[in-house]
Amino acid sequence: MATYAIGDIQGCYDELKILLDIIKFQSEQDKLLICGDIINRGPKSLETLEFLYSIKKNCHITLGNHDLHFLAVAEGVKEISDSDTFQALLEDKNLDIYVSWIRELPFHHISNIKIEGKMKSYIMTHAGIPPHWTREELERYSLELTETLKGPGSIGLLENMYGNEPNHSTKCDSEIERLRLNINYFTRMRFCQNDGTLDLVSKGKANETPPQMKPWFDWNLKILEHPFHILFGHWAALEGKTGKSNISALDTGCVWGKKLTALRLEDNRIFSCNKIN
Ligand SMILES: [Mn+2]
Repeated sequence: MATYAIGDIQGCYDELKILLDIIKFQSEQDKLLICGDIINRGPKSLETLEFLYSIKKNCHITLGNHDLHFLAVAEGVKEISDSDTFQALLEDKNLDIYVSWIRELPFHHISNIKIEGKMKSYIMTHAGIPPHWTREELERYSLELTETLKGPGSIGLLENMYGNEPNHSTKCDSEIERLRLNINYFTRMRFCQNDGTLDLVSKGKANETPPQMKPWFDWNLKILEHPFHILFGHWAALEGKTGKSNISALDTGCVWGKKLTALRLEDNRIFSCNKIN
């Protein structure tokens, strides 16, 4: 039995299947932690979702910005854009099943895994964890977003989640702005300040840092008061590198012509499949 953390799939179904062959994935015993952006931009969002749904008992998936955008389009609150590639999914007979499933996926996941006789704790989100969040805050904000997405406030949240502002909790004028900020922390963050002030405009490499900002993982993270190993995706330009042994960047840009990566947690071994389609 092994546990693999997999980066942004983004509809790269063929590469996902090859990667699972490479790791000799066995649905009877292995577990997958998938950091989100499972669909969109790539060629086979429908096939990817069909497959992941079929093995959902083996998967822990956290929501990414593309998954949330798909929900917004499926719910009719946002127009599909030219760069979106999930039209076949929107026309599929099982659309309602997939929408219900994605809507209930969490914003964070914690796994405790026994490695060489010792328990090790992993925490995964799509984009990362802002430096000022404690574990208690992260869990509260994550649950709050999930409950909102599942409840009567769902449409309002999907309508209002777009935008780069407010960039800090002290600038939120309403409840919905606070929820938007937290969605941005969980699913879009790259650069921020030590107090969590976000810069969502820059998308560059970690060494092309905007003034006063750092990659979120380069600050002292309150969440690491607990001995977590952090897993995240979203930031393909990092090419899998954070420079920290306890913070693993899983998005290695498959959809952009690079590769899809799986990290085996038991021995930190990296497996990958180059882009083929
Ligand atoms: Mn993303």
